[in-house]
Amino acid sequence: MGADAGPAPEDLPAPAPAGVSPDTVRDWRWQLTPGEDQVNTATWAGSVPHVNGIAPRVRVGRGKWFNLLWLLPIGLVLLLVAVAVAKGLRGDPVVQRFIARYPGTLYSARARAATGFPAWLRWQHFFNLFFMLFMIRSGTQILSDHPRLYWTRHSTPGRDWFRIQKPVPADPLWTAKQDSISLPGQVGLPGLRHSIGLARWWHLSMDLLWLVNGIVFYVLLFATSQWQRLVPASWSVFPDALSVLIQYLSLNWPVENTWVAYNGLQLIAYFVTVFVAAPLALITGLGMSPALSARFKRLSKVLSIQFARSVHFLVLVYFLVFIVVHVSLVFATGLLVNLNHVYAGRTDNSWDGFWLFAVSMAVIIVAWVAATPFTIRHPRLVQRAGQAIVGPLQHLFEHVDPKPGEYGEKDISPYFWHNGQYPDSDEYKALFDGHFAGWRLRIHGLVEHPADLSLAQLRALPHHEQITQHFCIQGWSGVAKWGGVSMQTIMDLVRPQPEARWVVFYSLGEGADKGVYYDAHPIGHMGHHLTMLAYDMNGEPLSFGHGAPLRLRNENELGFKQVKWIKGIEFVTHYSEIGSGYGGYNEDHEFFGYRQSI
Ligand SMILES: Nc1nc2c(c(=O)[nH]1)N[C@H]1C(S)=C(S)[C@@H](COP(=O)(O)O)O[C@H]1N2
Ligand SMILES: [Mo]
Repeated sequence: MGADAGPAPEDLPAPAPAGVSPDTVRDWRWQLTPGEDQVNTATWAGSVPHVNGIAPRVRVGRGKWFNLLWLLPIGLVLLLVAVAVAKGLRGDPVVQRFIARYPGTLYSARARAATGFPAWLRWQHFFNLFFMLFMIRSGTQILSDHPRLYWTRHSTPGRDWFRIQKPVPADPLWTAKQDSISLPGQVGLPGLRHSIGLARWWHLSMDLLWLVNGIVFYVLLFATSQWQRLVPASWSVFPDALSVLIQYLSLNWPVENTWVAYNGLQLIAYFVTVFVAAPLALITGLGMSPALSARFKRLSKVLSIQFARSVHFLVLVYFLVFIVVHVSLVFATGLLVNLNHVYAGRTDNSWDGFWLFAVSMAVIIVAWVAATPFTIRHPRLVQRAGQAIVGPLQHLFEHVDPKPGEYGEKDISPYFWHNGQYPDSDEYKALFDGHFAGWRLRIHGLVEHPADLSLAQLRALPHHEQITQHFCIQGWSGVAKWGGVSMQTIMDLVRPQPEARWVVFYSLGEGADKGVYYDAHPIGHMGHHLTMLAYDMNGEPLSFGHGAPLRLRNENELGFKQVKWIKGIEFVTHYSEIGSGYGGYNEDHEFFGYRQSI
């Protein structure tokens, strides 16, 4: 299955002579509508109405959901209880002896070697914060596009463990797009419902900058003696941390000198943040890539995209908690000295650090407030900048795997989400009612043998089957068995000319903003053994919702590139000739990227 060698080209049936004039291709192009270069919030994404999410809920047991807002009063009560307990403990002689033995900070010779905060560290601390704030905003926006989390790759409604959206309605044609929610513009980036294309450029670009900053940080950390501050020197870090915790909670601060060494609690928190949480954010981020999952199939079976998404989210929660506690303690335990440390590189009570901090906050606030309006006014700039920053990397990932694995029958998802804009034209309805007897797949453009193929002719071609995983850009995934014709067979039939570099798939359906849905793929992907035209899904003819009569599968790319309800294929030199020239309908209208291997 999948790896069938395929027939020799000369064994293939002769293609039906093209029964349409070359004007067909021009007609297709005329049916495309140009995308706008600004976001009109009123008509955005097919005028999707604003839809609020709900308070975050976690599933307990089969069908009970716990509203996480309850954690606020519960947490407050627990904190008050903890303070009372800690205060009581401080009077206990055993605890007093413990605190005397473990005051909280170990001034090892190692840590002393790295006294102070060098300028590079202070700059990196600022950049880290700056990049992370935008990662958090755009990441939350991405989550809002599929506001549910699961542990397995089957995104089965009701099996989500976390959601900020109501339960999935019973409507069998409910789409993931309908399921998405809006965010306030100053929380999300850019806040609008289904603005994932733009949010992803922010997220991926900031990720990359954050990663570069982090790599420089790691290098400098270990090239200097600074790492000795961050890596605990002794197991006493645990009793020290406990001691500090009791001292903080009893509201009677420990004596400490952060200029020279961190206390036990700080050490553990910083160590985990730098050496566990940050790498985990990167790894789980990559774990959501279709190209990488197809490549590392065995690993991605266990650490599925949904598992990666869930852990990625938990890392976000960790960072949020860290930021809140960290900032609170910076304020509560000697603001001026603390700010002098990490902003001015000095350890006294002057106001220097405070003013530098104030300036840095002003920069952050201006950038924060401007980001959404800027994105709405200049979405093409965000798209082009994002493409320039992360595009080359996405290109690399497309080539990670010449031979990705497949799944077995038992891996097929019980529920496969629908997505996109359903076709509703009279033309489509007539074809559907006629069981697609009148439908033709028209293959034109830079090919030696343009062809019109009926469904019967397609079914007569060598059958190809594969069980693969679908990754929607919004976040849901599912495994299905696809049956149809390998694109290689089609290529052998029509023989692309040497100038043909891109392959454009046109749909019978329109996109959300009117105009025909289409998408372009590099010709290099067409010969991939898992690139196919599917007319069957899970052993049945493709249903209306999933793209009847024919859809594309290119397993190295995200879902929106898998054009459904295909009517034609055009081989071209470059996609810039088509539509608005960004490589597809969502690229033109919603500022997606044309390569989405990640
Ligand atoms: N013609 C057309 N094809 C389309 C879409 C669309 O809106 N129109 N949506 C895409 C998106 S975003 C996804 S995730 C997949 C969904 O396929 P499914 O409904 O079979 O799950 O189809 C893709 N193909
Ligand atoms: Mo999608």
